[in-house]
Amino acid sequence: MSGVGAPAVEANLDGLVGPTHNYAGLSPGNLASQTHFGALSNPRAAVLQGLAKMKLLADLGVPQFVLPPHDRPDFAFLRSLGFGGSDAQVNEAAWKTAPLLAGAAWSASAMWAANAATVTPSADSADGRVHLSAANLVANLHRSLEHPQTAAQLRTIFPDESHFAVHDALPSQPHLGDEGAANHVRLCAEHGAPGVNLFAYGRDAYVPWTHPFPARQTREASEAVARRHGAHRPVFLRQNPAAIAAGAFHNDVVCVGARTCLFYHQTAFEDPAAMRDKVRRAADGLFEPQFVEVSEAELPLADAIASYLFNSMLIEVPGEDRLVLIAPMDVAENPLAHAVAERIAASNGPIGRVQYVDVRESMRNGGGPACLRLRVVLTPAQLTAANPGYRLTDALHRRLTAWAEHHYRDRLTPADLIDPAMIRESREAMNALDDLLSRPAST
Ligand code: SUG
Repeated sequence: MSGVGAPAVEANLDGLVGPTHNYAGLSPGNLASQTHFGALSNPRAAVLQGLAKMKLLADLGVPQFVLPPHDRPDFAFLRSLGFGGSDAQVNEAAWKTAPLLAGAAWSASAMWAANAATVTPSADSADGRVHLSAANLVANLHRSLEHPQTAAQLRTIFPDESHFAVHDALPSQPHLGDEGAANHVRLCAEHGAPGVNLFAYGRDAYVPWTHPFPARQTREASEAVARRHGAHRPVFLRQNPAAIAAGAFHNDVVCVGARTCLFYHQTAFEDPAAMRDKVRRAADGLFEPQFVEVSEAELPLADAIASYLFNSMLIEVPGEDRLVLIAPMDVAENPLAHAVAERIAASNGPIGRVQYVDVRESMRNGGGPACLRLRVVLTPAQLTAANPGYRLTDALHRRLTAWAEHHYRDRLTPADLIDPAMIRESREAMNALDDLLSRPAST
């Protein structure tokens, strides 16, 4: 266990993009997923883009871990739906009779690690351990398959129960829909100091939701996660239904925060003035929150969502006195979003500079730089206790790059997934990855 206020760092766990990355149109309310349905994906480019982002962060001095892809297709899921015979027969029958179910079984959606879990650092938890709750992701069938493997992986990466408590997902029921850290922001004076935990939710479980796009997170789920973690200073905030209706299916599409800074679009929260007031009150005596709000007049919500400006990573870089915004390339290509990014970096505010990364393959499914990572604040002792085999070193980066170049296709459509060769390729890639991760990364 760690003492409150011990020096701590914010590590990132990034989802390694799986070999079956494709555009299956599985997420209603996620405009990019819907727009790119059936498009040609490039799994090899996708995984290399993700690895390049991880390497960038590691090179900036931020501890970086890798969260492996899940086994796909999920044959246990398909067999439970009554498809039988050999694996090839199961797969073919599923594609022929129920392509949306087949698409769910093949999805590489575990890459979006921000949805893997919600994390409460030891400085904020009741028992002084790091708490991680796998997210049930019940709002989407393909994503609801993830949490058992996710919880198992988190236990492998954070094995020591004197430091870490990994919780299974909340019961998989719509009343308790939980999307993980994509709807959670922690503000603090410094990572190891006590923080304020913002939990954003879309709807109340017992109030009928009549809007066309789903509100994935319930207030009841957010409260349950905060309760089971013993999270100090929780602040529950409702997402603006208008933002969800415009395509902000997670709060992290319109808001990101780090240290004392909350960077968000004017329309992100139902009541922004009440939000600021609640956060100030929760932070009272700890730190002065800095609100960087972008107005609808300066950046219309549609541009915020198309560019994913707020789905940037906001990080503290060792040796730099202001925060760095790691933004998707798409921001640089959207004149309005780009102007906001430049203005903010040029101001005297908490964000000192912007750096762009190319994660286009993920972006086409609605996953920006922030979606691809799960933040875990760790004290030095906790960092030492984390499984070193999953830490991205130069050697592991090199080996994963060679592995991806060998095993991944550079062209894939959902229609290709009926091919039994894909079953074999996916399995071979995963077996080779298991081998690679079980050997020391220094070799
Ligand atoms: O849950 N897309 C993911 C994107 C998740 C983004 N994560 C965060 N905002 N933190 C989702 O909607 C699309 C899959 C497809 O259509 O093939 C998808 O699952």
